[in-house]
Amino acid sequence: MKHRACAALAVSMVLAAFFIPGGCRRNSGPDASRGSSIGVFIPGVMSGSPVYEMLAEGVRSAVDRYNSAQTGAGPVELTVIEGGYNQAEWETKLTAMAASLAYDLIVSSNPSLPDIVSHISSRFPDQRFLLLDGRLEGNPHVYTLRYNQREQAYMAGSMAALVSEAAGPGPRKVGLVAAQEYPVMNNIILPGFLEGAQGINPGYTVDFRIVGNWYDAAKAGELAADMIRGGVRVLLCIAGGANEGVIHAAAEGGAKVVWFDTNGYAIGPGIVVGSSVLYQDKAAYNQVLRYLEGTLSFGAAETLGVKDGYVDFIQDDPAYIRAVPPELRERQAAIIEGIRSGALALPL
Ligand code: RBF
Repeated sequence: MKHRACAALAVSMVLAAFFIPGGCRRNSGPDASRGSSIGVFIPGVMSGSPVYEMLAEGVRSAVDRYNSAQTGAGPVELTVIEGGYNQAEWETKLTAMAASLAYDLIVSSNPSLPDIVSHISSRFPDQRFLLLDGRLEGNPHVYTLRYNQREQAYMAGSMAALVSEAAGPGPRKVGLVAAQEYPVMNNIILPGFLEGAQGINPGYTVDFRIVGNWYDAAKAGELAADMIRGGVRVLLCIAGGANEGVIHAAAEGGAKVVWFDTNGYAIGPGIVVGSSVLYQDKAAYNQVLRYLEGTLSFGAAETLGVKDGYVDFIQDDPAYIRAVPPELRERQAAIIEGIRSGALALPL
């Protein structure tokens, strides 16, 4: 008798989860009466990596905005966990977050996350994920947003070649110092950078060097110095905390730097001659708010670029205006306008 009563209760709880609106609260926004919890997983460390700083900042702003606008609802709680530089540990750490059942939504960012999350998602099917800077389509528990980094890298390449040309006779060679090789780097960013440089002159090549991690500024500096000795006059750096070494080497060797992801003009005034950015803070803010309002489409994969307002090249910074002569800025402005208007189409 007791068993039958228990079975009936269990069945009715399962049915309630399916049929009562809000019974399955992970499928929509947060539970208005109990609040909700969001966990941000940083695959690396925040310091020195603006993509991750922007991620945490955007999620925090969305949660603050949601909490301050809610009346009577429990507050949404936010936890940020740094995964550290050992990439082999990320899956275990992210699995622990999912297994804890502590988070209605886990937010992260990185092109390697979709693969890791696919594994975890099959073991924890109730867990929802919001992944930026990565792509996975058709998993009903995962929403992804990536940026058009062909556009972002193209604008870096055109600026690098414009400044290199203006530096006088020398090899038509621009530099790219990257922390590590990964598919987006090798198949989108590096070719996009080359394509942008060759748009200025088809004779350009790219000297491509790998640091081996996202923090070793001394190693990045040595690579950059070697490239500068080899005739490179402008370098793009995508190496997180190691970027500092590239700035230092450029300052010593009379070279220039194009910055990636955030506005970097203030980091090396007169040395940084371009900032090809993505607005990950805005993406995190908007998508987390959509989640909290119950309108985020899990299963969808979006790609956003210049015309959507998520990728850009910063042209109005006084340090850019001081560092780059007007005729070069005008040529760069025309290229950016071409991308924005669609006249120069750079799809992924
Ligand atoms: N970008 C960073 O700024 N800091 C990092 O620590 C970092 N770690 C990464 C680890 C992996 C495995 C991959 C694939 C990318 C990483 N990125 C990192 C690069 C980031 O996702 C993005 O491609 C670049 O910031 C260029 O937009």
